[in-house]
Amino acid sequence: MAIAVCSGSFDPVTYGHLDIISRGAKVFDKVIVAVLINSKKNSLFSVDERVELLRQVTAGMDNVEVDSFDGLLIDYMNKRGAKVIIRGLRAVSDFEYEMQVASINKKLDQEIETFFMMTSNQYSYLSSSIVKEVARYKASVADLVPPEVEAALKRKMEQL
Ligand code: COD
Repeated sequence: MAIAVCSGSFDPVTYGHLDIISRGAKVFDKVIVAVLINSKKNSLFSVDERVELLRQVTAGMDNVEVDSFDGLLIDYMNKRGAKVIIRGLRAVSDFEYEMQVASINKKLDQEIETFFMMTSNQYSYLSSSIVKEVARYKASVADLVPPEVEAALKRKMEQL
């Protein structure tokens, strides 16, 4: 069984993330969406909130599982029996960093392959940071994130 992992911060999940997750799920037998537990990064949503939102928006995708992990991605992958990392590429600016990360992962474990997917054109500008910025100023994010995420962002912004 070909198992792929799509790791990320997902703070919060956007239509750009969902695009690569759903397309990846058509290629691999199983896709594990893995949220990095990184206490150093200043996140708007807690890991549990991000996992819960991901579970809600991927509920219709039968071969997609949502989990969280700490430490090195390749260690987590070995525990889960996954050999492929799915990464999305938006623009040339993503390439340098992604190339670096793919190379270090390959150096750490020769068996791991990184699978890059070009973003769909309509999401090429989309990132979680952009979504948070737009939501912070109370503009509509309806075209950028699923309704569950839009509602969660609204609640979060009211608490700030
Ligand atoms: N279109 C297509 N793809 C997109 C879009 C979009 N609009 N938006 C995001 N994506 C893709 C990203 O390219 C990425 O592939 C994925 O979705 C997740 O994105 P983010 O922004 O939520 O998450 P990242 O890229 O900040 O998370 C990367 C991790 C921190 C998870 C990664 O570095 C990791 O796995 N770290 C674990 C530690 C480790 O193993 N380090 C060793 C290597 S340095």
